Amino acid sequence: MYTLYYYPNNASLAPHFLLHHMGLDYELVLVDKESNAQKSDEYLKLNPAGRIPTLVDKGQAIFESSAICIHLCESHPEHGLIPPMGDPLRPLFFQWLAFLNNTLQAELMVYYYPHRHTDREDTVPSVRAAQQQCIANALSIINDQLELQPYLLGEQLSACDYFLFMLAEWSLPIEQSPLSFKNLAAYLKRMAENPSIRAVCDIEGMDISPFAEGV
Ligand SMILES: N[C@@H](CCC(=O)N[C@@H](CS)C(=O)NCC(=O)O)C(=O)O
Repeated sequence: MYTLYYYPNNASLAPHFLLHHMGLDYELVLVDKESNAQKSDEYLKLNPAGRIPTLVDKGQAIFESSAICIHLCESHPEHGLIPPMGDPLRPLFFQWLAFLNNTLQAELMVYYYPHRHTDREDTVPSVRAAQQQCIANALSIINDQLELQPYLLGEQLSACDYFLFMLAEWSLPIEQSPLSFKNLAAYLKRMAENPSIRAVCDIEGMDISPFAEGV
């Protein structure tokens, strides 16, 4: 039994997709961000970074969404969400997951938490405005990757696709939204039909209709 500490449509979403896709036995524990529960003494014992998500597996807490995704994929390789050792696609899996987590997600974090990146209130709008372009640049690279293939790694769905769907949802308010990129919009429309995405978004109370209407 896994325990996922989550908040709807937060960085817990990608691990949640994987738990569902793999049909694993898991329980959800809501970390009430509204009351800053991610900074409570109790939660900080599990995740000293005070961020969401945390996964507990056999009593061991793991934080960082990408690390959780890799751990789940490697613990259950029969689901094929990570290419096996020796497969030439395996380094590309790490490349894209790192790009998503360390570049696109990092840029989105600055967009959503601009106050952490300036000590002057009047510059907050400038920080956010600058992020628009950084996020669009990352989306453009992903759009190019999807020009000739259905998934980020090629023909086969991987955990990277679930991670990308999460970040695409967060990117919807950006001026150059993911739906303004042709290949990405078509891809997201298909991904929005994925049964695990539909089920998990339903559980988390998320509206994914913008993806269906996208193209
Ligand atoms: N790099 C971390 C980032 C996690 C993160 O920043 N999560 C956000 C929610 S999406 C959070 O916990 N925010 C509350 C806060 O920073 O206090 C990961 O990918 O797990």
